[in-house]
Amino acid sequence: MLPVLYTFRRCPYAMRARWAILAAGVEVEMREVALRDKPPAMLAASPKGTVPVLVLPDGQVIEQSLDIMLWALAQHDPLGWLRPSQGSLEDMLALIDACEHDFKPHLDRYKYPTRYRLEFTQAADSSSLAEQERLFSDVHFSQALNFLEQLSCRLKMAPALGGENPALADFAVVPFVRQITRHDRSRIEKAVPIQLLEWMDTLLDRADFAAAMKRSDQYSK
Ligand SMILES: N[C@@H](CCC(=O)N[C@@H](CS)C(=O)NCC(=O)O)C(=O)O
Repeated sequence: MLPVLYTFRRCPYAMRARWAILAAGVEVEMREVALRDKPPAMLAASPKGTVPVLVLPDGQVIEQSLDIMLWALAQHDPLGWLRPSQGSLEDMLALIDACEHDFKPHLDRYKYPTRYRLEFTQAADSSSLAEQERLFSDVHFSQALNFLEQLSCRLKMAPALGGENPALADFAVVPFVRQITRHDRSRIEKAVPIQLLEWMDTLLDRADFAAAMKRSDQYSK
């Protein structure tokens, strides 16, 4: 029996988990789920209901994408994702933490301001509500740029966050940079140094990323 990974193709957390599993060459059964209709077997294993979730043959459940990456790479790390040539593993973990806590909340508010209406005062007429949403989104776009600046500073010193070669932080963070860029690439192009976009494009051009993004049928049991 193989470990089972519940995943959602477009989720950046699930992307990085699938990428690490492929890089490690660990075999798992991938089950693509619909977030609106999560399979009962997944919810029974992990009631919190987020993807990715990895269920091991002994029943152990790994519920965080970073832990799934570390689980896979602990078994086999042929590309040295856990051995950055620049900085330490702790450095990379701190960067990944900043991505999740200092960047992702701003990314979500920039992309989906309507989901956060309770965070800004609602005006009576609909046109001013639209204006407030736009301002709210813009503020969060600017705040999201702080993290991208942090990445850009590192990328001026070396071609990857891990140094000469990409390592854990590169693969864990780039799905989120992809997400903000895909929302409005021309806006990002004007706001960040070219090194950041080149770094992202190089990682996303890799054959192992294409493999991690392969479409599969939906699982619903
Ligand atoms: N901290 C979690 C976050 C995972 C997460 O938030 N995944 C989103 C999809 S990108 C999700 O499953 N959301 C639940 C939903 O939309 O119902 C991890 O690293 O795995």
